[in-house]
Amino acid sequence: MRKGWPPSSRTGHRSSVGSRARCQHCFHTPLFSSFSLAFRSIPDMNANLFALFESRFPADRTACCIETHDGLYYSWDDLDRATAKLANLLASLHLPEGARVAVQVEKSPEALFLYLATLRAGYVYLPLNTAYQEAEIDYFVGNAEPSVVVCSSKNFGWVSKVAFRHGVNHVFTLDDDRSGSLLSRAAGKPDAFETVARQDDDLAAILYTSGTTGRSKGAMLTHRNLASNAQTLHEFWGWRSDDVLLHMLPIFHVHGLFVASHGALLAGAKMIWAPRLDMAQVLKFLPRCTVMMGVPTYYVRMLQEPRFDDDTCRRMRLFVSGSAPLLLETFDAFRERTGHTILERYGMSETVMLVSNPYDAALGERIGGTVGMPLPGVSVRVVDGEGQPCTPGEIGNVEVKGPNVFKGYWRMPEKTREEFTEDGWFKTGDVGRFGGAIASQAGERAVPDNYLTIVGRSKDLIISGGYNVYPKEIESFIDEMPGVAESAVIGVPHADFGEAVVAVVVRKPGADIDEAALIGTLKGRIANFKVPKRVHVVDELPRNTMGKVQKNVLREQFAVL
Ligand code: MLC
Ligand code: AMP
Repeated sequence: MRKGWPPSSRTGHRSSVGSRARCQHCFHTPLFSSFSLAFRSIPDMNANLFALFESRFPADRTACCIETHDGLYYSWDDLDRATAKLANLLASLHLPEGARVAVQVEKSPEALFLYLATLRAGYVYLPLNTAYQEAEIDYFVGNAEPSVVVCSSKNFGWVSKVAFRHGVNHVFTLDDDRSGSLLSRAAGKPDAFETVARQDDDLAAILYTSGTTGRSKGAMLTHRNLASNAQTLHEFWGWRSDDVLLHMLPIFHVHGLFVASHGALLAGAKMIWAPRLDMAQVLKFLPRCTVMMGVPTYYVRMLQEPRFDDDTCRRMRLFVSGSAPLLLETFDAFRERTGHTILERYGMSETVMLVSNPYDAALGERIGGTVGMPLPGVSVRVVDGEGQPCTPGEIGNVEVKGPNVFKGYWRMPEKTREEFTEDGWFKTGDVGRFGGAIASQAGERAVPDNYLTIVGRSKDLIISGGYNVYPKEIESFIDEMPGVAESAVIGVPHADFGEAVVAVVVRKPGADIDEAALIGTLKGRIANFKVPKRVHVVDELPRNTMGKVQKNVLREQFAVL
């Protein structure tokens, strides 16, 4: 078996949640008895999330922690030593307190170690989608002012220019074949490191989420946010040390970086690590796995593979879906094909996970079309336009509170204030209801009052293949193009991605707009998943009496791609 970097070795319950309860205005699931003990802040205990992971490493550190799709094995010792070397490298740079480490690299175990080393050294991790191009990276680096930027060698030319322009002193490269200046520099560093002490409220990561105004906002997540959520999910989803997670998600968003990786790390469980969703690898590795997580597109594609069946899933105990709505037809077809009921959950970059269908059947069934019940310790309420609580079955705005809710938007106090109510609830921008009924082919079924269903969004947001696209951002790029008078960007149903981005463009008098040329120009400027799949040219946009563009009319008119 080949060695990883810098490997020293090769290796070849159910939860105890109480009954549901309802407070006056919101639903919450009571804390686990064990969780509440573990979670209460213990004075003098290092609140650094890495310290929590360290405390859960398996006794046998030669056991396999990560097996890669191409046959590398990394033990827990390897993880410890690699993160120590990288943390020593970061420490040797004498970065200021709270320094940000911005990272745009392909997925690899080393990229995960860099995240963990950043935590370990007490700094703040800032992951960036690999699809982002120069204009996008320029904004993030300018806004976050990181002290360190790590990028792929192929992008070093332009990323380093952007970084140096913004005064970043340290730019390293890291590639997915264990090469790059980051690892060369870290290789000579000691392989032991005492995890830096952090407080609960210290920042661990900043995750940029696009904004309805077109400007991305950095959601500041603390060690407490991440640790509390990881511990809650550990209990709620019944993680076990003998679990094997098939990890195929990207590691620059909440789903792949936190929900999936933290789950395995906290359980001391092994991960089988693949760079992306690939059906050949699902067929090869899933039979050895017990847990898998994906956005709905993953399940749609698995069902399209005729060789994927119950035998492929023979060791599986849990399939989790999230980041976008899972269609009831996918939920039903998956159960029919495999005998497994996908567990759908709901979360956000600002809050990590909020609501989940139960793992433990004693708590209830997993109901397709719903996202389940608030996680223990998380409070969720649905309110009307005046902020008054909705009754079960009534649709309203979803608001949340809990130890998982972020600290605010990076250097945007105004925006932060706007997104919280006066009594401290975070406004998710999602629209939903507790209880009510779900319509399926088999007819209507009643939903228990503590189950949440997301029915839409009050924010103008498209979720395509699990990635968020804010129309405003795309419109501002299109509006700058020659010949364009104005534009409206909408999401339309898409069999693979759930929603697809479509642009409706009004041309200036006498101008000619070519769909392919417009798409081609956008491809050179913004992340590929944000680029409209179609561009429709119209004479004018439909508006209501207030002059607001009626996107619902456009969504109907251009529903078919
Ligand atoms: C790729 N493409 C997409 C796309 N991904 N288009 C729209 N939406 C997407 N999500 C386009 C590319 O631009 C390219 O177009 C073509 O599809 C093929 O690209 P690819 O890279 O080969 O695609 P593929 O590998 O098939 O990726 C699709 C995918 C991927 C669904 C597997 O997008 C993915 O892994 N999504 C997961 C996103 C995720 O992790 N979300 C979690 C966010 S956290 P062209 O024209 O260039 O050929 C969050 C909070 C929470 O939301 O609750 O979890
Ligand atoms: P992000 O900003 O990338 O973290 O995306 C968060 C958004 O994804 C939420 O506000 C929801 O709109 C959406 N989302 C996440 N999980 C689900 C789900 N299971 N069903 C519907 N929408 C979801």
